[in-house]
Amino acid sequence: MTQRIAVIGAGPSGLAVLRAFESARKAGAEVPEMVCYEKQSNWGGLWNYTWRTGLDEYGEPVHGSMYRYLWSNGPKECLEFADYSFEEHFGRPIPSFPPRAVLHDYIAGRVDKSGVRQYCKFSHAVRDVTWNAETSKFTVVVNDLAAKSRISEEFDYVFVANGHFSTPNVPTFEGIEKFLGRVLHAHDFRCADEFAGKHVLLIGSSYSAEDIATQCHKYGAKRITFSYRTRPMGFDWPDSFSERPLLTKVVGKTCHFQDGTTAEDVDAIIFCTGYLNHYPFLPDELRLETRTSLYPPNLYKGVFWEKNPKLIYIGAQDQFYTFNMFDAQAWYARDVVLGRITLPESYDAMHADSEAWVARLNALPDVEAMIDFQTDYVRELLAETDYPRLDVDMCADLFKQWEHAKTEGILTYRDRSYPSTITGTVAPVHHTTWMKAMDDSLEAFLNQPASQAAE
Ligand code: FAD
Ligand code: NA7
Repeated sequence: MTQRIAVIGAGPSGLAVLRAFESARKAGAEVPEMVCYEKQSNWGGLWNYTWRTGLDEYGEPVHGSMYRYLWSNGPKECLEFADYSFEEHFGRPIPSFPPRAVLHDYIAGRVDKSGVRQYCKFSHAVRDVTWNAETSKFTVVVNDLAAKSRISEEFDYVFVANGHFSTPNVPTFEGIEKFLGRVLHAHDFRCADEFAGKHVLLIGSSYSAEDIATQCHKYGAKRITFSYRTRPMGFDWPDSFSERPLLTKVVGKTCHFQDGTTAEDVDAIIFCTGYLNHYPFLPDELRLETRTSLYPPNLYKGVFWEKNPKLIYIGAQDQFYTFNMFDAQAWYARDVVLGRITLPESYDAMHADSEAWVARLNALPDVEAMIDFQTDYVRELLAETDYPRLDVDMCADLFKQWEHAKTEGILTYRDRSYPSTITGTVAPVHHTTWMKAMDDSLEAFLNQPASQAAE
């Protein structure tokens, strides 16, 4: 009987799975029947922008955490698909740091071309997954949101690809309930224009804090204060920025910090305190419990749930690599499902392997070592599949150049250009520097005057 796989989520991770199986099918392999359940009405995951916050039109938690004017925060050359270059999609080279709409177009272009939309059921929210040891099948319960009906289907494998930058991690602070301004988490941040002329306090010292703050600055915020828990980001910030240790209390519009200093007249507090890996549709025995990590525990090869490797997590880790890492995971998992790669027989063997990765992670000294760590992980997956050649050493080098460029200029790093690891072409310089590029539409970005196009 034909095997069946369920994919939960049609973001970059879920789409990587569909693409992986489809490429095997087109090469003549017999592949399982696929069903991808996606609770949004379109594919693209986080790259599918929504203005909504809170609940969506069906009363479901809004998945989107992306905001207007979001530009890639890493070079596109580091996320490029090895089987579908940017040049192939756009018909010419484009600059290294595209805005969100351009990346959405790129992601959608590949899967449109490979014809996998037929496997997607949009506006379908997965509610429950259970494993039946007697039949060796999963039962997946899904709500068809538009039809207002509940369906239940059986599958041999379940791919969990619901993303983990959607459910906010929100601590609290003394006095914040009486703060005389706006309080929100980065998940609900949509438009920097709202903060023009304002003093914004951002709690957190990672990607969201850095990007939302620089964006608020770009669109006219008066002052930026960061509050860090562990260490400051330490970039060469504009004069209107300052970094303080952890917030201790809020009194009126004044924020107090651990070092005894205060920030006065704060208009808004934005929690940039990260996200939770959240799998409400999974029972205890199948559910990954982890903080955001480059190697979540109990996942063999970073994907197989060791206690039941027919449950496969794609994209569950913290990410330097994104789209092409999801591909590497999807190709590897596909080959296990197709019987081309054999998993170790025992739980102990799988667990020992993942524990060694976790131990290595825990000893990493700095960001460069973290980049090398994820590079080695992706390299290991790629070595055993027929995914087209991806030069991960070149990716690692680009990631490191990008980290240095951020240190040299946090407002200018997006003006740099990098070579494609797939085609070798060096990206053209964008027609407008990031600080001056106020229009983030695909049309404005691609409207590159011929005189500035790549040689
Ligand atoms: P997601 O993109 O989150 O997709 C998961 C999908 O699962 C969604 O479509 C969701 O609707 C669906 N889903 C969830 N629950 C259910 C359910 N119960 N039933 C059915 N469907 C469900 N990466 C980069 O490479 N470059 C960047 O510049 C970059 N910027 C980022 C900026 C922000 C603000 C955030 C939050 C992330 C950013 N990322 C960036 C990282 C991002 O995680 C990845 O690029 C990518 O979107 C992850 O893909 P995914 O498919 O794993 O998850
Ligand atoms: P991250 O990278 O997980 O960072 C979360 C930040 O929040 C980090 O600086 C944490 O500090 C801080 N944090 C977490 N909990 C607290 C509490 N309780 N108090 C104070 N500070 C806290 O999430 P991001 O949102 O920045 O990035 C996630 C993705 O979104 C990423 O892919 C981006 O591209 C966009 P710590 O350093 O751990 O002390």
